[in-house]
Amino acid sequence: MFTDWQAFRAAFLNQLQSMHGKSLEEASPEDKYTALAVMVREYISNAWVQTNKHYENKGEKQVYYFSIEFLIGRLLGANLLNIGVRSEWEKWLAELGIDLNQLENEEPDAGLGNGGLGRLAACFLDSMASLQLPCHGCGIRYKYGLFEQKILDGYQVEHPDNWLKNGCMWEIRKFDKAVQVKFGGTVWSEEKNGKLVFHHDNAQTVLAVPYDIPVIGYQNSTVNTLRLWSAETVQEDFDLLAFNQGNYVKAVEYKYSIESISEILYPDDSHYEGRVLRLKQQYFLVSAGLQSIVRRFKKKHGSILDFAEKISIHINDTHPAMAIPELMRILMDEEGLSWNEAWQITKNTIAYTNHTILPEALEKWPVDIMKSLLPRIFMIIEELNKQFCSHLWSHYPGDWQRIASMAIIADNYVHMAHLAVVGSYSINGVAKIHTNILKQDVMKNFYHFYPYKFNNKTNGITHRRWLLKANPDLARLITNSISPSWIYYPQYLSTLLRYSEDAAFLEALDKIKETNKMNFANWVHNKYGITIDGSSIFDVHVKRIHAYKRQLMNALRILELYTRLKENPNLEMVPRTFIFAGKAAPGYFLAKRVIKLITTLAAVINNDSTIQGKMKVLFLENYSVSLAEMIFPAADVSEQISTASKEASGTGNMKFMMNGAVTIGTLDGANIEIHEEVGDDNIVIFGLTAKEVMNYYQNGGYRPWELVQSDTRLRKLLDQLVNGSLPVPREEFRVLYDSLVNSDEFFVLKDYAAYVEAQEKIDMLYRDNSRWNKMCLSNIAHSGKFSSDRTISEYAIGIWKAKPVVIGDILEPY
Ligand code: 8GP
Repeated sequence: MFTDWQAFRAAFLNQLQSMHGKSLEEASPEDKYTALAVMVREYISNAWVQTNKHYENKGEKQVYYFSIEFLIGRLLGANLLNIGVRSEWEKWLAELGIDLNQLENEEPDAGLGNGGLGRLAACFLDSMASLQLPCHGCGIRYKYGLFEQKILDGYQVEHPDNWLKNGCMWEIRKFDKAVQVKFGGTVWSEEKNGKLVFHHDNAQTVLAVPYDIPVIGYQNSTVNTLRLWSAETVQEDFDLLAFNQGNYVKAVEYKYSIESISEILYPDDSHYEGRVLRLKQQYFLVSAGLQSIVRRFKKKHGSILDFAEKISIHINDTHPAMAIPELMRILMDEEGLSWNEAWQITKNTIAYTNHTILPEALEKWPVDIMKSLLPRIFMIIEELNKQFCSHLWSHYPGDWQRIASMAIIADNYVHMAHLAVVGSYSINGVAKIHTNILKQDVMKNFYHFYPYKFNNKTNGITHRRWLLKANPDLARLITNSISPSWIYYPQYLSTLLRYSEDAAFLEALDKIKETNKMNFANWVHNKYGITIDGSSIFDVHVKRIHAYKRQLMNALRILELYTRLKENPNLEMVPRTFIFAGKAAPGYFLAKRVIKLITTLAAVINNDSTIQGKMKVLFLENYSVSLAEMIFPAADVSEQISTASKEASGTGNMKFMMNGAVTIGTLDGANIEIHEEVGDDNIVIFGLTAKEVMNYYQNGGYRPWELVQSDTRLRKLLDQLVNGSLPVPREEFRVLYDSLVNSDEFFVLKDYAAYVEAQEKIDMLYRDNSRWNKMCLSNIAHSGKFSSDRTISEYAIGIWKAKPVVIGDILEPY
């Protein structure tokens, strides 16, 4: 767009002036950020309109990815990168005395997700647009994203994340595209011309208003849409109530009760919560999303009977599973199709991804709640259940136990995963082992009944954000060595292997890591006043805090190492900096105590001068996408130590690998595939296998207290949690102690010895600098498989049957 700096400068100054009425000298960093964001928006606006037009006119199959979470993070930097102007604009801004990185930090970090599931959805959007696929996101515009975490006196404290307080620069409110969503009331039917017609009386009507965010493909003119829905009152309702009853306060309460639907993101990623508001959110999302899709479809296509040919709806876990009965409702009650016609279309339109096998995370809603909140939807689910069970009966006559285990409604609950499986044409897990566990264990009966529906799609991450943007020096080295092809074809990273024996290349790699570590150390110093040794091993454990992810195992080993170091200050070890970050669900007491344990260790260890700085422990506040972008490039060691079978895939493991960190991990989730790619020599694997873990579970677990009795070292270590040797009240960590000794549900003690041994191996490996660098190189070179471009191509070909659509070379402004 801008041929030179002069033109850029004029446009930027003009933007500052028209938006803020300020000159460059007067403008605040936030003013400059918003001005720049508007320039980006204008730059892509034409391409956005053209992309939509193209999709409408050409009639290609459209895919809609429904997700209750999209953890998109900041967009300015990623957008500039994908447009292809980032380095040029960065240079031009610098000439105006502006640091682009600093402007990027002005943007609120859109935390509309909890962790893996939400970030995956965001990576997928980037790949869909970059692969020129006509795929769009559909989610909720939460007013408050995931809480902001502060650490006070070593404890997690939650603060609201009011990310919209100064507005969002990327969204466009489309009031004319609003739809109505109905809750409660009563449903009755009457026969008209031989057809049942349903009426919904006394419902509470909510206005769903869409806000569209552009999703820009990597240098290709495709601009897809992420549509986020916001709940508002239907204007007339609000006014009427206030006017007729003269009760202003009541009317305001009513307004608030409606708006509360899109007020806040539920802050738990591993536990389902049976709150009515959550159910409302889920239905709000699917009803609004589907109504707008059907409306758009009808505008352009002839027959609704072709719907499944032209549309795929993907449901990200079971949260949007009510898309199944809602599509049935729309097709029957609004479009006049018969049950059978509607069912054919629905089950050929919807595809489902499962993201967890944790039983406490599998959603089931009490029948009475669903019945009163969503009467028509419940009727449809009931009918679906009846038909499905009778279908099962004809296949498995007399096998009541099997049928009860598969029913959609059982024990007065609606089982959302069952609904999702029955109502979709494809069900996938997110890593090979996870899909196998679904097939052989958790969904065994369903797999037996519908073997053709099940498939695997191993997760991926966008290499554009997580390498090209987050680690520019490494990206430059790669591009200079093997050409920029890897940006388009990430599997091409494997050609880096030709540098395995190239001392100069390995040295360059080493230097980049060193610089990233130094930058990170400086940031830590500025923010926390803690000095960390840039030449120590940066050993990083960042993710949600959860018992199955076993931050506790890492903390125990830190305590043991520290104790050994105290006993023997000359202990031979490479100095280590242990870095933790992650949020605990606000109601998850045990996880919060683990945070307190880590911060307590940090306080003790970081202030102990007798250990000569050989260890440091950091717990970084408020883990977020932006913080993650800083951490991954600086990591040496990636902690992926979940109890085998519990981590469906993991995606942090992929981000570390792509940035040249070496994994210490269990054979769980995608670690297994990372191991397959890099081989035994470039990863450190330890611990029980999934099979072993599951065998224990089936046979009632193991007896940790016996292990503790027989293992002096373990006993001594655990005693330190409760014997007053840590500077906290003696009972502070009793719950952690008890959970380990009494049940050890996640095999922390069982895997402990193997973990310590694996950590010692890391220590040995790191001492051989050239060997270590080769391991880093191998990890980077084999990370291409874990690009979400690969994952999304597999979804497009294998599930959606969607084809790329070339928009043409129109990425131009104005
Ligand atoms: C997560 C898995 O735990 C993680 O292994 C995986 O990488 C990620 O999904 C993306 O596939 N699962 C969830 O976040 C999850 O299941 N959340 C729902 C229970 C709320």
